Amino acid sequence: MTPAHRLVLVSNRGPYRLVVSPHGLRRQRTIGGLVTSVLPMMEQFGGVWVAWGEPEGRYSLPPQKPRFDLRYLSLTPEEVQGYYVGFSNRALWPVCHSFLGRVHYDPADWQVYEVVNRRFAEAALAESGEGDVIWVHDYQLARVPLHLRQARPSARLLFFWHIPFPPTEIFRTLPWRRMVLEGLLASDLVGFHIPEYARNFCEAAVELLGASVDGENITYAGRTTRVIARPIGIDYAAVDREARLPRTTAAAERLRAGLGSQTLILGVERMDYTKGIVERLRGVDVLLEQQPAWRGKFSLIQIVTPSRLEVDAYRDKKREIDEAVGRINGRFSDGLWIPIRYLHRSYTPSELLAYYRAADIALVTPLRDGLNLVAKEYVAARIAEDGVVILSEFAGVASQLPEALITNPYSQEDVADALSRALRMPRDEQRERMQAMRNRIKEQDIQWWAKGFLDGAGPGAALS
Ligand code: GDG
Repeated sequence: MTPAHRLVLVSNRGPYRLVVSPHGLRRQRTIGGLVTSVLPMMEQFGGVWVAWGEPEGRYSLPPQKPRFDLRYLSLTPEEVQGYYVGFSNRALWPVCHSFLGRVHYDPADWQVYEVVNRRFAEAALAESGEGDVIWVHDYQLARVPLHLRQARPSARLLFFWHIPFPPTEIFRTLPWRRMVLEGLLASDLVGFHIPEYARNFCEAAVELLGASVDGENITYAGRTTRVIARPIGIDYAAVDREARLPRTTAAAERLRAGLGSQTLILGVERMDYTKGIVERLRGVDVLLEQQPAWRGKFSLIQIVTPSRLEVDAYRDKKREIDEAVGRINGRFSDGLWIPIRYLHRSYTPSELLAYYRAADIALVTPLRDGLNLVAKEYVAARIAEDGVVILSEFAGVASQLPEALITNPYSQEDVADALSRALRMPRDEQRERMQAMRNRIKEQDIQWWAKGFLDGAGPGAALS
């Protein structure tokens, strides 16, 4: 990217929670897939990142050696309720993950979503000039490209959709389906993780808007938009490097020390009904019930990071998980051994890395997931090239990691079976699978991903 053409990134959440104190600005990393991937990219390329955050203002970060500017936009409690809790998380999130039983379609929420999307577009316009590349991210901001296009017809607009795009028969239940599609189609380029989502999007545009599709191009209302599939990457080199640090090794050894010879199985997710946490616990229940020889032989450490506490469905899910853990531990513990250790809190990135280093098996079984970065991070952290990944066939990343043990998270028997295969997998087979996975995640990292978009964003946008 030439200095004359900056990158202006627009997303719902920013990378940090900022706390202004008498000693200056303190930063606390926000947790979630988008920030994990996009922050290293912004640190490398620079530019401006526009996001919802407090206090409103512009910050150069990191303060000692600025690499990019953060422009925070503050929202009123009514805006948060209608735009974020309401339309984003009770309408778009469940419909896109095909959870029709959880959708709540409220016209008042849609109105607020539209107002807030307009505010994001205005902020992005104020932060950018002609020729800059404006890259909008995710389902909370589907209408932003349209507002930008109306205000600046020549704008260079990219969009990346981080979650699944559902089949048309599901998406069409959304009363504002046409408006969402029109919002996205104002972009020059729209990206999804995998071809299935890109296909669903094109089909919806044809069926619901009468758009026409020719290869990667969709034409609608006189404009042509390119639609591509490219799974987001992680900063592989950084994870691999940090995983090798002596302090990470020491922390991983401390975690293992209390487990003796038990196999350590690890689950890490944000609290979310799409992540299949209760369903996976039932798989453990079935394994211990049907194959008692495994009792006492492993421990599942399940980390669940608090998330979206404003939304009722998330609070209810927490209660369900608490009950399932209590029931299984109550049934199988023998006083000394506990099958499930449930940690409902958040960790620093280096603490998380120690868990990845310590775990023999990663259990990643969402019911639906746009991609899933935990699986990639686990693979990148396995510097000794051992370990097994159990992966849901409904996570986008399954197509990138066919060497994982692919399982159907809706079947407790399938999950139990994958666990028993993982527990028995010989080292040679682990290594063979892990090497293949590590090579792919290394090659298709965050820079590979960003390049695929920015190279397609027109002259002047190519990376140096
Ligand atoms: C969305 C899509 C898509 C978790 N607990 C802690 C922590 N994490 C980090 C993980 C990982 C990230 O959060 C979660 O990323 P995922 O990809 O697994 O899931 P979503 O947040 O739902 O992300 C998803 C992604 O966007 C990217 O496009 O893959 O499908 O739903 O990086 O490590 N990080 C820290 N402490 C924790 O306790 N520091």
